[in-house]
Amino acid sequence: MKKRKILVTCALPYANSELHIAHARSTYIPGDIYVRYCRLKGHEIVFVSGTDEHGTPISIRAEEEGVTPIEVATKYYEQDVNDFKRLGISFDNFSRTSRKLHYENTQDVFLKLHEAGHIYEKDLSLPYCPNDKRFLPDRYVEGKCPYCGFDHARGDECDSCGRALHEGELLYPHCKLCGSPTIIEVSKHWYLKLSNFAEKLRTWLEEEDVLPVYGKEYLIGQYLEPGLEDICITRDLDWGVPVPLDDAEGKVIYVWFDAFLGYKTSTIEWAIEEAKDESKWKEFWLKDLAEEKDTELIHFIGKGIVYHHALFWPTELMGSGHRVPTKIPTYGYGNLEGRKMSKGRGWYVGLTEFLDNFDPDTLRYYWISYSNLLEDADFKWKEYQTKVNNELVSDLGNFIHRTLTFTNRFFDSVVQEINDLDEADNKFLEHLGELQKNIEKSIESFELRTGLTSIMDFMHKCNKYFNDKAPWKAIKEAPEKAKTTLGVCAKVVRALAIFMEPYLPFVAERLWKSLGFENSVHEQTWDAALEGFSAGHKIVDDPEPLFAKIDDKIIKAQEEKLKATLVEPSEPSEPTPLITFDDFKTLDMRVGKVVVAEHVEGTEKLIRMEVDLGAELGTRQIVSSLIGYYKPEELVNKQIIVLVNLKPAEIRGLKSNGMLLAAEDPQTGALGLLIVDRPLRPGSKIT
Ligand code: B3M
Ligand code: ZN
Repeated sequence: MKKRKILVTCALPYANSELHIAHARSTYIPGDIYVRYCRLKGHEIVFVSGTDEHGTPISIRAEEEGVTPIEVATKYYEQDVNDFKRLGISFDNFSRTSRKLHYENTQDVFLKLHEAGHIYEKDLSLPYCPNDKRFLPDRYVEGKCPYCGFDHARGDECDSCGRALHEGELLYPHCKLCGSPTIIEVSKHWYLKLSNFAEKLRTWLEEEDVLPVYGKEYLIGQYLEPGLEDICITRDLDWGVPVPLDDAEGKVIYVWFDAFLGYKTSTIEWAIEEAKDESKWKEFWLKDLAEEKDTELIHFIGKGIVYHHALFWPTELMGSGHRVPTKIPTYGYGNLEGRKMSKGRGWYVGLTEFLDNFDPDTLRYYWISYSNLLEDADFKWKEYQTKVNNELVSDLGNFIHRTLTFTNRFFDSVVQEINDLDEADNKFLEHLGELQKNIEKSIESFELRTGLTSIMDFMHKCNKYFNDKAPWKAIKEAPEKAKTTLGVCAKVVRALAIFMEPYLPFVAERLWKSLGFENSVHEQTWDAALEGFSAGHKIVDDPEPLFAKIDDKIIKAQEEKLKATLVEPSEPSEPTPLITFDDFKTLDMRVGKVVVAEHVEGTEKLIRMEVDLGAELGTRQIVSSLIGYYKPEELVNKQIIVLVNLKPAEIRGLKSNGMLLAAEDPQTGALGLLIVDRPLRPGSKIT
């Protein structure tokens, strides 16, 4: 088998807050499972990540707490390193983007792109605080939301109603730091020409199979079809990597531009400190060398940052002589008891806190077994308890426990030789071979769940085999048969320890030790997992239990704690006043049929629609923030409800004549359009 050389990365966590349990689900546990499997397969693996320490959230937090940004970042860097270790995420190196090496690396790539003509200057009109004498990035500007009236909306988004706000939309904008009203000043910035690479990126996405299908379609439909836009890669801030140009004082490089390069910095650091070969990183990053050495680059990410990794980042790479990623496994997020995790709202389980109280492998098991990783998942305490007690303790633990204790008791802990296999023994071992193939297929295709569920399905076969063979009876009636059964079981348990290692590394190691091995399960070879034991091998006399049951009390306490800390959004404090039918009649609502729908270029969320409202009203243009909820093509031909006597508004220079009706789920933020449940003529009145 060919040995592969693979650099695997996990997205860099922001160092502005601690990790919560759902962070582990979309990125770190999957990346680690993949890497552990590859190591067992004997591939050459380098597994890196690091903290993402720049950007406005960190500098705002520092300003609010009266400390420096580096102090904020250091605190979370240390906590993350510790959490990852305790969760078994086996990075070969975990770096920080605030290190000198990273600044050099980032500036070097910036200059290469600049020299190659992929970066250009542009003057922007930006909010400025005349009191603090500084330009204010979006998050530094606050004001009233024009949609919901919330007083602390940010320049780019309202935290209360969740809308993205466009330039100039925020009412009474003022400086978040000192409260002064902001003014608009011109500032010079630099743009990365993604458009130079649009064709190349499209061919790469279409031909190289780097993304799951939905990710590829999303990028092509949302970004490449409408024309790939260039992106501003500098900011007026003093926290970040300085722009390495003469006329760029007071400007730093945009945090995303430098965050990606954290992958490279972390590899260089690994080469120097771990591999003790200063140039070893080059074969993973430099285009020509990567081709020559046939190395791979795999980025594990959450689904929200696919644009960044599959369009923005490859542009940086292509334009500066670097190789591009070979795979970008992209996974869904995790919720908590049906709601989005939020520290501010007290609906939250921190990773540190979880690991202080529970077994790390139980979290790995929960998230991977819960659902297909492409989908979002939900952490529910009750379900967690069921999974641990029924699946891990009973289904997985029982067979292993019976095999070990039976060997202890009846054979003085000596693993029995396998002689005279009957049909049932052979079948059972055949299933073990199939299991190995299934796990391989699952992990190699990044569909990690099926590998784990096939282990659990196999456990049912194990328990059945043990019951059918009834060695506790056979030991008296046909001892040779009981020996073979237990020999077969021991061989299966040994293989299971290796099969489990990528998914449940701590349990696998405990089991390996119980099997009487002095070395570590992490150093075994996948392909030799079915080898069995050498003659006369002894397991330990008192095997450690693999998992402990979780008590109802503990789960209840966790549920109650959540309920107690939850802060319900304080909003509609006043009940909506009652209206009369005449009031209702003032609203002229009609059925309309969407005939054209398209993304408004240069905006994040806007869709422009042409809606047929029948003979009386004709076709009208309506502009609405729907991207993220609907794709333009999904809207065409839909029969929606339109409030037609709303005063026309101008949104981003486009006239919007009428408002379409939609409902928003307050818990999940999901948005659904109101539609009629049978075809009606456009223009039909809502009565
Ligand atoms: N720091 C975290 C996120 O958006 C962000 C990832 C950077 S990866 C280069 O999930
Ligand atoms: Zn100010």
